[in-house]
Amino acid sequence: MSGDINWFPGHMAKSLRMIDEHVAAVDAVFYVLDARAPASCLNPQFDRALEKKPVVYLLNKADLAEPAVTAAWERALTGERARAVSLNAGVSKSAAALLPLIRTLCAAKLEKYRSKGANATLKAMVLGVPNTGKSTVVNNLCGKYKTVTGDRPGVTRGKQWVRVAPYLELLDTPGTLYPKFIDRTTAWRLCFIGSVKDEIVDTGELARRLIEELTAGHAGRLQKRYEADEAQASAVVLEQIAKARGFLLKGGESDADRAAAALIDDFRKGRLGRISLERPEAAV
Ligand SMILES: Nc1nc2c(ncn2[C@@H]2O[C@H](COP(=O)(O)OP(=O)(O)OP(=O)(O)O)[C@@H](O)[C@H]2O)c(=O)[nH]1
Ligand SMILES: [Mg+2]
Repeated sequence: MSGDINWFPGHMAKSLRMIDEHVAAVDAVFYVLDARAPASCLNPQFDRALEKKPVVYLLNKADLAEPAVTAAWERALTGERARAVSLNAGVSKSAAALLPLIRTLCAAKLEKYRSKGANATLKAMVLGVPNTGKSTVVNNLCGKYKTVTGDRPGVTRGKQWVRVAPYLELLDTPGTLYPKFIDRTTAWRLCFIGSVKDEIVDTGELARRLIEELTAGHAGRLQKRYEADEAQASAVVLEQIAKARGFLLKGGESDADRAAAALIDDFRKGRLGRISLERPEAAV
């Protein structure tokens, strides 16, 4: 990824300002992380705002990650004011367990509100990098399609309050990336999981980086699906993927671009098996 990519467009700066304005006033935060790369989804931008806030980390898309690694993340992210749960928000009612959790975490606040009046309502903000499933979580909790969702980043463009329980209102927010420079590994992983617009990234380079990451950390996956020789350079593996899938150009050459897009899609949809790109030890 070249350094001059504008991956932090103006609307994201606006969204960050909106989040900053609201975060102090909410009782808790649901921080939605992609279970395949939780560390990369933790935006340092929010660290200070969340210091004193009850936080529930949602390791979402857990159906695509390795269960033992996700369980390790649950333990690593749990703290005095923080809880962490794995989730597949795509499954109806799977988020129901979050309600007792937030009640326990905010019990004192809820009691304080109750003592003041009948309509005691907790307010929580749903945060996260783009495409982690924030709006899907909100819909899952209220059991209705109140928010728009989609399999690309940047679907939610403004804030939206949704009452998901008689005592709980959630603020769905647009996904935001980091305004400042981050290391390349993090940036690529955010691209792999679909948090960065594909239009601003070179698909071939993205695929080659993914091949490098998978052959180093998840040996056998590319061999299994495409019969690729993982000892080869990533560009060669990409050609092998093209041949395995029958992606050939008119002259008989392999169509590496098509293979790149197919590989990325296979990874994102879990067709290479469950893959956790990050383990908690690496996060600290
Ligand atoms: N496999 C899987 N897919 C999920 C899960 N949760 C959400 N998705 C899918 O992920 C995509 C993104 O979901 P959204 O809810 O729109 O994500 P978002 O975080 O609100 O995205 P932005 O508003 O763009 O920041 C959609 O295609 C969802 O169907 C999950 O637990 N597992
Ligand atoms: Mg959304």
